[in-house]
Amino acid sequence: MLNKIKEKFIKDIRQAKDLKELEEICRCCLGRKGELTKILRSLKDLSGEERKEKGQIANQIKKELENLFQEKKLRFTNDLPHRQTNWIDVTAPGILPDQGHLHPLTLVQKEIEEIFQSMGFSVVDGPEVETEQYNFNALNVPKDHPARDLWDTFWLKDLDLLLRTHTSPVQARYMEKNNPPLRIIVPGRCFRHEATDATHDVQFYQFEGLMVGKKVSAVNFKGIIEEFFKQFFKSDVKVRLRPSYFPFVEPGFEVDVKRNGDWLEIMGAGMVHPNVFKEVGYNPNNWQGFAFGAGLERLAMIKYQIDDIRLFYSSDLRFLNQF
Ligand code: FA5
Repeated sequence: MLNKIKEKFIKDIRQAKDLKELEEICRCCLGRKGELTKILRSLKDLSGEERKEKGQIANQIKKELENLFQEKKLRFTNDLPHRQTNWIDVTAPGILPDQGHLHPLTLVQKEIEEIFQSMGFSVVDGPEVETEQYNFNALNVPKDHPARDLWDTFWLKDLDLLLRTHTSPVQARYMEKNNPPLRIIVPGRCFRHEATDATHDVQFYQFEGLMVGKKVSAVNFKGIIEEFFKQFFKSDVKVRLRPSYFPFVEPGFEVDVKRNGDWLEIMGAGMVHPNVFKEVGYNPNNWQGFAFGAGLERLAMIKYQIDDIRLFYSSDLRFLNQF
């Protein structure tokens, strides 16, 4: 009788398919009204010798079954879910980790760099925290010059330093250390103490261009900038130069591009002023060149039809994931 019970439950335990089934088997065997429990309880009615003999066997079986229950239970609770059924679906698709991507402004910056590099320009960097000397004085904007009002400046208190208002200071920094002829572009972050709106932010990116040589003229500028827009917008574009004023160029112009029938102002530019050449140690009688400064966000906004500059800095994934 005891052996029959033992074999029956060993078989049941082996065949149990999940924890629930196993617990039910355990209850039928060792629960309060379980088959083995009933036998153990009935031992008290037996005579001394018989009770001793059967008691030993029953307790031995009880231990064995308890161990088997425990072992099987551990397999259900410790194992990974796919092991419970003892198979792994090797053909199941894996779980793809989320992948990041470049920010739209970085994409645009890279594209601009590639286009200018293909025309022989080098990419140059400069500091975001600038001195008054490079941001203004070296660019023909001395102290108290009214043109300083064109750039609302963040001054760093008591340090005689400022956050650069444009990338133009890198023109002077680069020319001081390098001899002409030269062609560079300078992408970088600028800061202005301005109220923000859909097209203005307190921080934004510009890219500066500078080309100096013996005979570099405004015609060269127009040719190069037209080629740049053609490659950047991937279509023929009309470019217009309008007279404008920046103290570090003479003549100065504003560059407009025709998009969907409208002229849009994209950058300031001009022929490098002789005073800037003098300041960096070039002889203005021997060298001439053009410079320009364009807003990177503004170009990105036109290219991707974005109507608010602040979206670039909003960290809004609904916006960023479109790129
Ligand atoms: C300048 O900063 C001159 N340094 C450009 C220059 C360089 C002229 C070399 C001549 C020779 P301006 O302040 O216009 O110019 O700024 C140039 C471009 O920067 C603007 O056309 C605009 O696209 C962008 N920009 C200016 N202010 C902001 C702003 N607050 N937010 C976003 N973009 C801006």
